[in-house]
Amino acid sequence: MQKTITLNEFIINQQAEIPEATGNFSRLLHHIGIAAKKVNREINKAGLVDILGRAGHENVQGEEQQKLDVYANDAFMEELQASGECCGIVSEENDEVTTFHEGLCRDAKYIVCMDPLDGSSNIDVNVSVGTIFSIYRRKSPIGQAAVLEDFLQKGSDMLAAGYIIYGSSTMLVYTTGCGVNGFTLDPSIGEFCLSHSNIKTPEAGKIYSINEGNYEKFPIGIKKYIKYCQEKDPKTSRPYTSRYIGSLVADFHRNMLKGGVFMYPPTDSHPTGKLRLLYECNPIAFIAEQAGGMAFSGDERTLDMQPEAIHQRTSFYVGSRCMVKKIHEFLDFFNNI
Ligand code: P6P
Repeated sequence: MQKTITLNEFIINQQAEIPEATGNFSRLLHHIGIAAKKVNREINKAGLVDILGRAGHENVQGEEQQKLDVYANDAFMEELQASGECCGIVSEENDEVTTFHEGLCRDAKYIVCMDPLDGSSNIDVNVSVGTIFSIYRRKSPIGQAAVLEDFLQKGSDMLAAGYIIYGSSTMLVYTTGCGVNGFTLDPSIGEFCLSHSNIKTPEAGKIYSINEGNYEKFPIGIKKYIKYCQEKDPKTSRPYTSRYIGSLVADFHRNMLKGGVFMYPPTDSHPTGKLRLLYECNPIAFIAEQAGGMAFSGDERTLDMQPEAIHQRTSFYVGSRCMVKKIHEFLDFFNNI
C-alpha cells in the first residue's frame, strides 16, 4: 500500500529542500492547516446546530455576514497569531488590517491576505464554499507593527497562495511557487493527505463559468466571447459547457482540474469588477499560473497589478491558457473598434 504523505510531512519535506529555511514558513502553513480543520468541522455540522443563517450585521463589503463567516475569520485569525509567524492580516471580514507585533509575533516576518469563507451565501443551501489565502514577506522592518505597504504588494511578490474547498470532500490546495499540490482531509485520521500531486490545468477546456444574469451589462468583447463559446465548431469542441456555482473556489477548482475558464467582468453593480484583488484574484491567479494556466484583470496580468487599497475590486479572467488568451483577443478587438 502506497505511503500516505500528510500535509505536515509534505511541508517539512519541501522545507528540507531550501537550505536557508528556518521553519518559520512551515509553522505558518501548519497553523493554516489547523484552522482549516476547525472550519471544516463547523461547516460539516452547520445544518445540525444553530450556526446557520446571519450573524446579524454586515461586513466591509456591505454583505450580510453569515455566522460561519465570523467563525472562520476568528479561527484563521487565532491560528495565524498562535503560529507566531504572522505580523499582520487583511481579511474580507475586517474593515482594517490586523497587526500582531508583541510577544510570540514580535519577530514575525510574514503577512497574510485572506477571504476566510468565500461564497458563504451558499452555505445554507449546502453548496461548496472555500477559504482563500496568500502569504507575503513583510517589507517594513521586523519588530514593529506592520504597515499598509506590507499589504499593498503586487501578487508577483507573493510567497505562497492556497485555498481550502469545503465540498464533497475537503481539500487544501496550495503553491509556494514550485507547482500546485492538493491534499484531501481524511477524517479518520484528521490529516490532510496528498491526493493531487503537481496539478497541471489543461491548456484548453470545454467549460466557461460566468454569471450570465449580468449579460446585458457585459463589455461587448465578453458578449461576443460567450456567443463564440455557444457556436458549434467540432474542431474546437464547441459549443462549450456553461458551469457556474457562484462560489469562486468551487468554480475555479473544477475548471483547474478539468480545463475551463472563469470570468467576472465589470457589471453595473460593480463597474470595476466584483472580486477582490488582494484575497481572491491574486491568490487564485498565482495558483492558476503555477498550474500552467493564466489570469488577467482589466488589461494586465493580475499578478502585475499594483494594489491601491486593501479591499480593492477588479475584473477577473482565469483558467486554461488557450481560453484566457481567446478572451483577451475578444476584449482587445471589440473594445478597440
Ligand atoms: P455573483 C461569492 O460571493 C463571490 O465573492 C465569489 O465566490 C463568486 O465567484 C462570486 O462572488 C459570485 O458573484 O454576482 O455571480 O453572485
